[in-house]
Amino acid sequence: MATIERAEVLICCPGRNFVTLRLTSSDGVTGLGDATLNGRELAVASYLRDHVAPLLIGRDPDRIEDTWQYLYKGAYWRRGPVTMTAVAAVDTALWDIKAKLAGMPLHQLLGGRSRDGVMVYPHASGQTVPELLDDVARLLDLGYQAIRAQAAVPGLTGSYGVKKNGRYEPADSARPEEQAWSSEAYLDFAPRYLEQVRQRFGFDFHLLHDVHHRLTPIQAARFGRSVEQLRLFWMEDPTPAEDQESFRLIRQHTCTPIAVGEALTSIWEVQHLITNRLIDYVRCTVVHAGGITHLRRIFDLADLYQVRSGCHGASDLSPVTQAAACQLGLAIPNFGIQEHMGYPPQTAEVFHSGVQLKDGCLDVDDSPGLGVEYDDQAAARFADFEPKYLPVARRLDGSVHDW
Ligand code: KDG
Ligand code: MG
Repeated sequence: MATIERAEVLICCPGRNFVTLRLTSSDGVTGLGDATLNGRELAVASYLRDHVAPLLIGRDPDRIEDTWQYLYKGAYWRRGPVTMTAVAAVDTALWDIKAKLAGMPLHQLLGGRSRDGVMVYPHASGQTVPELLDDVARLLDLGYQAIRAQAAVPGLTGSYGVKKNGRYEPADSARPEEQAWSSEAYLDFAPRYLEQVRQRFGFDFHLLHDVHHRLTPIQAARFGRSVEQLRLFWMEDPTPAEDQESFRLIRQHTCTPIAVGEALTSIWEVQHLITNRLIDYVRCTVVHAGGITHLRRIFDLADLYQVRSGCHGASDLSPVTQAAACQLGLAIPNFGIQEHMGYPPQTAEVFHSGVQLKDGCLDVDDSPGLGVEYDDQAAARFADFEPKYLPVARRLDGSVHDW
């Protein structure tokens, strides 16, 4: 029997911070797992290094399900982003090893291809509406079939998802930037710029929008209703999802499809949403929802209720997650769409990935496993961790709002 011989937690900052777990088996096969939790990176690194790595040494790398149960149930303290990211990293690395040993890209082990590629959506954004419209035009020219559109609400510093100096990076300051937010101003403005996108570019592509947890359920219901004629592919995170039942109110008022899950970490946090048909897309992804093993379970539950996948794919999820999500998206029957934000150029120096983009879809090459290699020499050039935090939103009266 082979055993897990080495468990390394690798931290690098090629344009942004990434935490990676690398497992090596006694027969010399390595597997990678993403362990990046934006703004709380070192908590997961310590969880893995101090509490998980010592337990893995000597275990059978073949026993993926058993290792998942051992780490999840064995810790007693369940769920939550730190735990689930750590479990995900181990799980993903073990699937990488298993598929490499089988000599197959991972999707073959998951049942083989259900589709030729996974449709993605990139981000269009603008500090002004003309800037947003130019960005949409640019992405359509590049052949994307789906685009997310976000514009800065005039007079507010706290609009989610808008590029600054040509790039959008959610966590970009050494202390959380405090931003001003007004849901009323947003509700007045956002439907109008989304309408301008449809007026200028028509309906031959999928249009998405991320509300980023900013509205109350009744506000979200109003927003969804006000954009119905624009036929959005989805409105994402219309209200915070801790209270899963609150989505029923939104549902009762609008047929704009709803996507939720990027900040949710387990099947239990989406169970009510899925089984009560309160959402259309589940956005959990490999790194924060327990890896391939657990995400597959979530998608299988979702399939019973005609809920499709829509994996989170921001730049704070490393190319290891991108490849893993792509392998899973190729295989599952109920794939919906995959977010594709891209990375700073330096990231590709460290993560050599076989994921390719063609005609608005991602695909993998024939490399066995996930198809990603970690370049230690390149990583050494980007070795310094840079503390970076997501912003905090405050209402105009100074109180803290959901960011
Ligand atoms: O770390 C948080 C980001 O990943 C998140 O704000 C991005 O909402 C997001 C998205 O849809 O990509
Ligand atoms: Mg989002």
